[in-house]
Amino acid sequence: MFSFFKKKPPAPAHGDVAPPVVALIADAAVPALHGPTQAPHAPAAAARSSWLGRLTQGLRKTGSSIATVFTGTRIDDALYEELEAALLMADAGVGATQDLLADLKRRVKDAKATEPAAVKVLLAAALTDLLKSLERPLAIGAASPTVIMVTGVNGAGKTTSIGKLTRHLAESNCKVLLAAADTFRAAAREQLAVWAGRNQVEIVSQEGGDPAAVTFDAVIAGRARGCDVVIADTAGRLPTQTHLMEELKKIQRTIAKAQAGAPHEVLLVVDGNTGQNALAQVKSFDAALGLTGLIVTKLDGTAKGGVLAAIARWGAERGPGKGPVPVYFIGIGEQLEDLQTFSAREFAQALLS
Ligand SMILES: Nc1nc2c(ncn2[C@@H]2O[C@H](COP(=O)(O)OP(=O)(O)OP(=O)(O)O)[C@@H](O)[C@H]2O)c(=O)[nH]1
Ligand SMILES: [Mg+2]
Repeated sequence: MFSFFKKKPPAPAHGDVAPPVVALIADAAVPALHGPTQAPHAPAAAARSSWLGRLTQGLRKTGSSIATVFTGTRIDDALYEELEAALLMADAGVGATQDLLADLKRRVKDAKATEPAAVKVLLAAALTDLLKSLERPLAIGAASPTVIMVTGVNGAGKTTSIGKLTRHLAESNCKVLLAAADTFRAAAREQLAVWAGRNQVEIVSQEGGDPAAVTFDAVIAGRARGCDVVIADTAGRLPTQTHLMEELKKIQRTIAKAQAGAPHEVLLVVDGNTGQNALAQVKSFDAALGLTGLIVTKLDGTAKGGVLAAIARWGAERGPGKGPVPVYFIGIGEQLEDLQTFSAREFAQALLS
């Protein structure tokens, strides 16, 4: 489950009361951004271990084809060739696959490994190192409210991810307000309203309204009502639909007018099933909006989970002054507990267990 790290920010000027800084973070997995590490609670540790089991299960399709590479008795060229093919099949992409193989060969030499099973363990270590750059907790509380804009193609899992995230935030005593900026479909408003009702949080919604106007109202209302977080759900769109991408940019500009410095997070939700296409989406939405984070859903039942390696590789080359776009959460199912913080080590171990 999620755990939270709170830190008292430095005493504010003029006697203002500053909000706490809260980071959504994986128990015992990701180093804390803020404040000292706390020992994980036993129930939280148990929940995390149950998550690990489900993650292993969820990544089985991607993992099993890679694992068969290591069932032989020798470490030879054939093993590396099979591994290369398996990584490419898992949509890790050519660049990340080459990097991983080169790193793995170095590790095998240094460790003087003689068994394929030992190579598999070294591959998990190499993958962990590659994916580490994607690990970062979502920080809440530096601004009041923290405004999060959620984008993605149709059906990627935006609304359900917002619902699950809202539950985790509400359970941690964060006051959340949802903005139904998907004004395209009536059903979309209703779907978000169901999540708002379930989590007992407020929602700003407007029949047939302009998505930018709805978001503007929500940010103003969120500030007036002392909310910690405002999350805007937007309609699905393809990055090739220029007018719809312009609409997203307008929402982003409007949020900035409602609150200086906002949106603090521009998230893209990508469906892990789409493999290399997910990477193409990340690149396009980043070029249009400047993404601050990703949620990768539907990693259950896909053989293309290697795409995270491709996203990490791309992130390393994103451009001067820009780091990789972090993966805040991954989803492995439709249940509430199926969305959790991303940990590179957990992911690599679950994939190659
Ligand atoms: N198996 C699985 N299904 C998921 C996951 N995340 C979301 N879904 C399902 O994907 C479907 C689409 O989810 P939505 O949240 O409605 O997607 P959306 O991006 O909001 O869709 P639009 O608003 O129509 O663009 C729903 O049936 C979700 O339950 C996941 O991690 N695994
Ligand atoms: Mg939706």
